[in-house]
Amino acid sequence: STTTPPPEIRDRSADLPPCPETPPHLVGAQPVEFSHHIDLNEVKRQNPEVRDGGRYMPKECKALQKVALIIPFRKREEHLKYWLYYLHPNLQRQQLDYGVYVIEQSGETMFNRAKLMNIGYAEALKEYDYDCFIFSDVDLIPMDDRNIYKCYSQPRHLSVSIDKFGFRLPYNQCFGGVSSFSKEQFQKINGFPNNYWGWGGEDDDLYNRITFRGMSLSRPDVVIGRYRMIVHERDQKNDPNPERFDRIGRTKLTMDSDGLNSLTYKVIEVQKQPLYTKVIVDVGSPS
Ligand code: UDH
Repeated sequence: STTTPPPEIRDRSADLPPCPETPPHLVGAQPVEFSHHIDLNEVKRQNPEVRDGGRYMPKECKALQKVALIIPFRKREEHLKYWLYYLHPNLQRQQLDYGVYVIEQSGETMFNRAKLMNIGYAEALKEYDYDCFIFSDVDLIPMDDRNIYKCYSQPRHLSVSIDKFGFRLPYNQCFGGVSSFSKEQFQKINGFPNNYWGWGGEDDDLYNRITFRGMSLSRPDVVIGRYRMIVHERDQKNDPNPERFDRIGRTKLTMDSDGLNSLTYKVIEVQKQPLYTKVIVDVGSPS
């Protein structure tokens, strides 16, 4: 089966004690800056236990969760380097059994962040029986490793305190940036909507889905939940979506038919890079 790990990994983790609830080697707040050049060969050398495709599992204990990290992507190579440089050490200290999936939208059609998230969920599950999914923009770097990239009893909004917004939530229902869902939670809301093309609204739709399914948000506090965002201009083909206000108003009517159960796409290529798995996809175009 494609969801069982290869034998050498299975054997290694089988008899280990479970990892502790609080990982013992966390460092807490740490400096994050984006001025130095990142060489991915160097990052690979600094993280020798990360295997091809960006896979890792602790060798001292059995991880409590199997976490797939999903990053929506197009033409942000520099940002991705910083993400890998900062996140791999964090995730290892957090003692997670994890894999990093960069989902790249091919072509020049309008960007569709939400659909890329759904595709990442589906593609990651083809490889391993992940039970937790972290959806992260490529330009958000946590400043504190106590902000653990795992799943909680409710869907979680992790990027609550971003420098760009003065380390505050821009609005109370805000759910953009970095979030986590258990497999069960994500299935309960039918995943992300597939029909938000261009910038904005899809995160609010997701918030609606959570509340309509009787769940609530969990969040870290504003100190542990600090992030730096890599400053950038608006990308090509990701203009604000003029339909977004209409669509957010109709989540209740659309969520059962638009999401994981209506997802269609074509995989163009899966690349096993040393620090991540890149899945290049054709997401189609607005219908
Ligand atoms: N993304 C890409 N490529 C694109 C567009 C988006 O990789 O061309 C991904 C990336 O992971 C990014 C995420 O989608 O972090 C969210 O897109 P975004 O960064 O455009 O959204 P954000 O709200 O920025 O961060 C809005 C534009 C800010 C313009 C500021 C001008 N001063």
